[in-house]
Formats: sequence, C-alpha cells, structure tokens
Amino acid sequence: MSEFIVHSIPGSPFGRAVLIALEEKGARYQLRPVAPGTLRLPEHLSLHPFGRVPVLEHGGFRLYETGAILRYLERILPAPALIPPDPHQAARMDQLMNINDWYLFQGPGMVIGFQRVVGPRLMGIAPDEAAIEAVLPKAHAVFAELSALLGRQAYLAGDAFTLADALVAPQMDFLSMAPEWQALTVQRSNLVEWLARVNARPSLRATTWERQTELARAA
Ligand SMILES: N[C@@H](CCC(=O)N[C@@H](CS)C(=O)NCC(=O)O)C(=O)O
Repeated sequence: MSEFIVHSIPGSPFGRAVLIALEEKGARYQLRPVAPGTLRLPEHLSLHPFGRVPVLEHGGFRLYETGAILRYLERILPAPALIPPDPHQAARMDQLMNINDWYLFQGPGMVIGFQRVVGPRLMGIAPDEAAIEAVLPKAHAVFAELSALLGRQAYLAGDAFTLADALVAPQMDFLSMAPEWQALTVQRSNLVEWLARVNARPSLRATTWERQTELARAA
C-alpha cells in the first residue's frame, strides 16, 4: 500500500485526529508541515481551496475534511476497526463527530484554543479575555452534552475507541491547556478521566504537539 502523506500544521487538532487514526491502524505516513502563514497562498490553496489543514494524499488521491479522511482510512484500512459494528453506537459516533465540528470547534475550540494556546504560544499575542468570557456559556453547554453522552462508558461511543475519540480528544487536549478547563470539567470528572485514558494510548502519545514538531523537522 502506498504511503500516506498528511499535510498539516504541527499541533493542529484536526490534523492530529488523522495522525491518530493512522497510528491506531499501524500505517506508515509522512507528516508534511504547513506553515501557519502560508494557508492562503496559491501553493496551499491548490491542496485545500478553503485554506485549511489537514489534507491527505494517498497514491495520487487527495482528500480534505477530517471526517471524510477518517472514514476513507477506515474503508481502506479496516483493521483494527474504529467504527463500531453496532448501529446505535455507530450513529452515536457520527453524532459526536458532528458535535465536534459544529459546536466544540466552532466557538470553544476556536476561541479558547486560539486565545489561550495558539496566539500566545506561536504568535506572542495576549489573550482577548472578553472573547473568552463570551464563549464560556457555549463551552459549558458543549461540555455538559459531551459528559452526558460519555456517561460511565470508557470511550465516547461505547467500550471501544472509535473515530469520535480520535477527533474529539485532540480538541479537548488543546482546551485542557487553558485555565478555563478546570471550571468546564469540575462537575464533569468523567471527561477528565476519559481524556487521561485516551491520552495514554500509544496513538496519542505518538502524536503530541512535541512529537509532531519532531516528525515535521524530519520531513
Ligand atoms: N472542517 C475542517 C476544519 C479544519 C480546520 O479548521 N483546521 C484548522 C486547524 S486545526 C485550520 O486549518 N485553521 C486555519 C484557519 O482557519 O485559517 C476539517 O474537518 O478538516
């Protein structure tokens, strides 16, 4: 099977989800680093017309949109399965992947993730406290729902690790670096336990921000 090439900004939560799935499946891949300031340049727009990451290339096939990439990987690398065979659990997994894209990332992920992590770490920008304050009610609503859906299960869609965990964990890991994480999880300890469980997996340990930076340097 030809090698997988992942174009991403090292540290990007969406890019990490793709790397996690490849690691879970034991696939060989190359991380091709994209510099944050180059997303709107013609070279990157020729890979991703909306100027985002990640982009997957595989044997001449190119694909963007993380959910589509994850499901493509599942179809061509079916073992170990990351989609549950049970229709209810599979539907729950799909629902959680949409919650990630529509409610967790758009709002809490983008605002808190950028203001607390990306801006200060990569650009030396001070956080916009008013923007963070404004997004907190939405963040609480999303965390409450994630906590309710997780319940006492080991993973988001049941007792096995699925694509939902691969997609949501990098966003939550990012948010766990922000001081708001404490208030968002104090009544939702199952989310903290879940993140620790997921973070202990070899696929997550192999794709930390630091590890991605090393991989990108070697590319
Ligand atoms: N819907 C896209 C979202 C990808 C996305 O927003 N990626 C972020 C990095 S985690 C990005 O490229 N941000 C750059 C920007 O918004 O300019 C997907 O699922 O792949």
